[in-house]
Amino acid sequence: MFINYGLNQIDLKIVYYGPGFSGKTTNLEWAHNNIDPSLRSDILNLKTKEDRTIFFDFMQFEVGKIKGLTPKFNLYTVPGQDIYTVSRKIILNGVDGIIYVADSGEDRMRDNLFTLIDLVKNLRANKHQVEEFPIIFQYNKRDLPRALPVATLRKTLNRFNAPEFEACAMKGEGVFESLKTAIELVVNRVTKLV
Ligand SMILES: Nc1nc2c(ncn2[C@@H]2O[C@H](COP(=O)(O)OP(=O)(O)OP(=O)(O)O)[C@@H](O)[C@H]2O)c(=O)[nH]1
Ligand SMILES: [Mg+2]
Repeated sequence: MFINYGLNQIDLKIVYYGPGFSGKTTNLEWAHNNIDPSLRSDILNLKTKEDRTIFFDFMQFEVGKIKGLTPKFNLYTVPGQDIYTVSRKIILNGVDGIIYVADSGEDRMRDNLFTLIDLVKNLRANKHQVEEFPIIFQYNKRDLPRALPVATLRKTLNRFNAPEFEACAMKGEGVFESLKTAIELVVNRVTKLV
C-alpha cells in the first residue's frame, strides 16, 4: 500500500500466486479483456517464447473510493516455475492481497503445496501472517477430465478457511468472482489502516 495524499490516491497491490502453468496469466488476461478499457491500463506481459511468465505480468485499474482516496489496484502475476524463486520474492514486496491459483490437475498437488509453502515463507519475510492476510484460493482448471475433488484441494491448501472459488480461467469462469472477493478483503483491511 502506498498513499499519495497530493493526488488523493492509494496504490494497492494484488498478486496472483501459484505453481507454474496453473493459469495466473490466463486470469489476468481474461480480466484485462473484460474490464471496461476506460478503467484499466494496458497489460504488460514479460513472457518466454513458450508463453511462460519470466518476471511478472502487470495491469492497473481504478474502482470505487476508500475514505475519499481513489484506489489504484495494481495486479501482478508471479512466474510459477521453480527457477524464478527470487522474482516471486521481489514481486511480493508491498503486497496487499493474494489470489492463490491452484491447478486442479491430479498430478499437480505437490506443486500446489510447495508453492503455498514458498508463499507463506515470503509473506512472513514481509511481516505478514498468512492466517490474517487477505488471501483467496482459486481452484483452476475444473474442466480437466481428471481434476482433483475440491474437498481434496481444500483440505491440503486452504487450512485458513479463506474464501475459495472453482474456476476455468480459460473460459473466464471464476475469474471476476475471485478478483472481486480479493478486492473486498483488501479494501476491508486497508479501510481499518488508513
Ligand atoms: N484446461 C484448462 N487449461 C487452462 C485453464 N486456465 C489456463 N489454462 C492453460 O494452462 C496453461 C498455462 O496457463 P498460464 O496462464 O500461462 O499459467 P501461469 O500460471 O501464468 O504459468 P507461469 O507463468 O509459468 O507461472 C495455458 O496453456 C492455459 O491456456 C483452465 O481453466 N483449464
Ligand atoms: Mg504466467
